[in-house]
Amino acid sequence: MTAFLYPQETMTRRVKDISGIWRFKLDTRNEGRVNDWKDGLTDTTDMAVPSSYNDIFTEKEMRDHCGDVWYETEVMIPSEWKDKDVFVRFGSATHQATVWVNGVEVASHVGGYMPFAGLLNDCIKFDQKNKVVVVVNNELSRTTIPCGHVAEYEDGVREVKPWFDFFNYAGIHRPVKLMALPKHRLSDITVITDFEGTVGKVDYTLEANLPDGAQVSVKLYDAQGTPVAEHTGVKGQLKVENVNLWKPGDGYLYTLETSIEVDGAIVDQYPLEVGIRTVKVEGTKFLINNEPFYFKGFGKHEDSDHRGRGYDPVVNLRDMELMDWINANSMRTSHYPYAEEFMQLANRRGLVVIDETPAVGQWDMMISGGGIAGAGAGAGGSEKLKFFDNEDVQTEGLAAQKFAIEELFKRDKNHPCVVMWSLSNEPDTSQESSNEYFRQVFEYARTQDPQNRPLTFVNFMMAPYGKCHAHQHADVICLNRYYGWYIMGGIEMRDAGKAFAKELAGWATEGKPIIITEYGADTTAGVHKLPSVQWSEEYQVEYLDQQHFAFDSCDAVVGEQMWNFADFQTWEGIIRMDGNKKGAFTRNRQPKMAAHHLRKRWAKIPDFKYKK
Ligand code: GCB
Repeated sequence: MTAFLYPQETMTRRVKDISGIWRFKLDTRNEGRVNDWKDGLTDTTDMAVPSSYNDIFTEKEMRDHCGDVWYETEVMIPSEWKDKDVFVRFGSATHQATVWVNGVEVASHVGGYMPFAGLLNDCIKFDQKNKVVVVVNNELSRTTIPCGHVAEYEDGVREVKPWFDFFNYAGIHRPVKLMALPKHRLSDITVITDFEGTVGKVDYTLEANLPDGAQVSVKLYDAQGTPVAEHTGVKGQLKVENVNLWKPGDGYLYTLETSIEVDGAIVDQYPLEVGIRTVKVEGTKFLINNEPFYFKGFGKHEDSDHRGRGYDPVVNLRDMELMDWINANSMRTSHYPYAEEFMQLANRRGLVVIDETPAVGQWDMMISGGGIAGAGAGAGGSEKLKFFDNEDVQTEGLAAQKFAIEELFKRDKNHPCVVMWSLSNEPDTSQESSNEYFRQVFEYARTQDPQNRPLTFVNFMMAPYGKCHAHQHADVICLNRYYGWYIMGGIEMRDAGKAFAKELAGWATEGKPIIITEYGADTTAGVHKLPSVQWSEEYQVEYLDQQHFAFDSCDAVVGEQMWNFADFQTWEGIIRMDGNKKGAFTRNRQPKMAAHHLRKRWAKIPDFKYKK
């Protein structure tokens, strides 16, 4: 659990960020592991940490590399930390990594979007430079999460083919930190919140390795720093009079401070931000604090120029500002868990989040590289498509997906912004065998969230109403639909709204809330055309009107998240022009006409007013 508790400095804990420019080397001949590069690299170049390594250099070799890359840096570890447990912690490394310190392996992790840490006690040289070497691998397969494959060409060149529509950025994507923690310490906190009238309740459970005679106490402070409740012991309930609830657009946060004391001396201390709110699905309503919520916002990506998927607080803050400007109240972390620092911002700003695992590409359709457009052909039950019939998918793939769920829920369970978990984006649920697969996925996920939040997966348009074999497991129906773009584009778009409304009427009979988690049209910023044509800004606006007509016709629709917040990078191909252009904003975060259009619509739909 060491990795999941976010690193914070307190009187008992020290944190040192070691991000910066590190040494870097591509392993083009795949020799690093056998030739002990773990002991030190030669002939290196510079690399920014955190960042994707792909878009910084000018050579295709760097951008399109398949396989291992190596990083190295040196860190000074002070002897003042001798009595502590010293860890190195990575916010994420995509998709797999192994870490050595002074030649000794300290951590290995599979999964590109989760933190992991290694204990350094046995290999540290105090008050000297310690060599940190990391190998990161970007390869994907049918049984990894996300899915993809490696193509090999006659000349020996290898290429990772993602089965998803975003660039397979790789590298050390999030900050790297040294942590010096007390030997007796808190290792996990779980909170469950509720309220009755004006009284808030926070049930807490702590995990800690306690020394003899230890006293554990927790104190809850309000946003002004005034203590409002306290309790002792590793488990208990705190009651808050005149509670300030965490609400969409108003992320009121309390701080739960845990202290472990021995003979009056504090041995560990850790603060956790807590938002008091409830989440529930009732019939076709999605309730936050018992009120029916309407989701307005986007599916996003962690994606920006030069950085790729690398963490950047400037981009995150700009995105939050734009989200406020456009009157959005929510987003989905499509198609993988976002940086912890992003989730903290969402907590603070009251941005409602559908938190998605990295399970994307669970279909055969992208294998040929035909892309989404090519994907349609033969979908909906063709014998060629059998992703979930593969035995290794049902075993290894399922295990990888469960692991991704376990880790995400552990990392994000306490965030008030998270109101629902999305377990997969667009798996091929037109296949019968997806039923049993998702029965197991959902059954497992239901054991993993202490707050029992609603669970969903995102349905794709090749498993429309009547053809989906897995929606029965979900609490909320989430639909990605492209009426007027991938189908009924151009002149036919005039009827797209009606066709969409017809499908929605079918889904509405399921008696569950429906969220449209994707709808969008590629649009080149600056291209204007009267009358409109596909790719023009005018077309994107007209397309939105068709979609909104459909949503407004269906009472079970409780949310709309347009695809995408901003233009983003993808694989190259004939249906992508330097990336996916469905953004309301450009990749450098300036508005298209559609952004102004959405802003006006969303100003008129309050967070809690249910459409009549
Ligand atoms: C989808 C996918 C998303 C793609 C989008 C598109 O259904 O979920 O990853 O980027 O379509 O633009 O085609």
